[in-house]
Amino acid sequence: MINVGIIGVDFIGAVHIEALRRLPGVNVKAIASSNLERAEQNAKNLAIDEFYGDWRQLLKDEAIDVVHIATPNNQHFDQVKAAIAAGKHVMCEKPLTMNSKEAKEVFDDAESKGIIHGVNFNIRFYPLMHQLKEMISKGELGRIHTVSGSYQQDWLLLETDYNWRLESAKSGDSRAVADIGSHWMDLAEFVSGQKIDEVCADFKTIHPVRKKPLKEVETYSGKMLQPEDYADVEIDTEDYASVLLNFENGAGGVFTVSQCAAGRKNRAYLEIHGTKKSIAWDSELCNQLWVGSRESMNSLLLRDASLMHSESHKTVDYPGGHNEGFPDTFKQLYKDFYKDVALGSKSDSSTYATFKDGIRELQLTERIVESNEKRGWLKI
Ligand code: SOE
Repeated sequence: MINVGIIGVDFIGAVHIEALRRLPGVNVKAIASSNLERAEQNAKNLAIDEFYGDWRQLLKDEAIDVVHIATPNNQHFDQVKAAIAAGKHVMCEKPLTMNSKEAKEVFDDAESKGIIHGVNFNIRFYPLMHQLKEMISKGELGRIHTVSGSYQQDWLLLETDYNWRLESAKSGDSRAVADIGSHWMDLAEFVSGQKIDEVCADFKTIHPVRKKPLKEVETYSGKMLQPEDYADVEIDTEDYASVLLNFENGAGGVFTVSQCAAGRKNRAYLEIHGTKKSIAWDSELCNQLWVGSRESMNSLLLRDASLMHSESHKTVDYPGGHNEGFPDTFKQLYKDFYKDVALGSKSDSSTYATFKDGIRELQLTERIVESNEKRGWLKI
């Protein structure tokens, strides 16, 4: 049995736990929250016996083999470093750390200790994204010349919407790009097999001042609040960004991110054009892939292993028509990761993002922030 400890069990930490509980041979042994009272309440809700109000205590449990980190971004560096020092394998939420320098440091630590490391880029694990990667690598789309899309949400639409992610001291110099643009860029590079080489960004802060509720609000739960007591807070990170891209193979592209797009709940959208075919995919309709052709009818590929390339089958657990969605991506990601944990080393067939990909996303985000400030193109 592989024992796991989870640090941070709000919205996303609970998703980690639910997915881990669907894997054979994995046991969620303990959780840590920001204080003991909260930890006890979370442990009760999640039916976990062992809980800590201080994550350092959790790391002292020698029976714990793997640690998942799902805390606010500014806590990742210390927690990842300490977990590695304690000899634990680590799965960390994105962004891996607050900047690429810190990310490089934890990558070096992890490599020198021989631990298995992962960053929670779950969107790769929608089965049709593994299928798309194979379609592109087998040349079915032809030469890729355009990669575009968006990642849009509406949970920060109102000036009364508030969350720790709005505070740059906790979340970093970028918000929309770091939080959801990072997913989009990881996906675009993963499926296309091409690296982004140049960026030109334009940011907007739609609410330069927001109203902070005087009590704490969990990610997404702000919609349930009544506007009672608020304090004005100046916002120094972007609600919206558009980024022009050039890829190393000469392909062009663009993506838009927004956390203020009314009606777009959590929609990643990717469109890729090649010299033979195009594809389009929408994460809110994640079980279908649109395939565009010039000389024949356009078609929809439905997620069904019998219609998909064999390399993508590992991400499919249910037959066609039995939809697999957001929580399933976490299960598939951890299935891949825990295979390596059990093996004790990273296998060539693994497709989860590692700390190396975590460094990459931070480097991209840093250049995008700089490009917006300098108002021009920058090389990565
Ligand atoms: C909040 O914007 C968030 O929870 C992201 O942090 C996640 O990575 C994404 O899956 C959904 O939205």
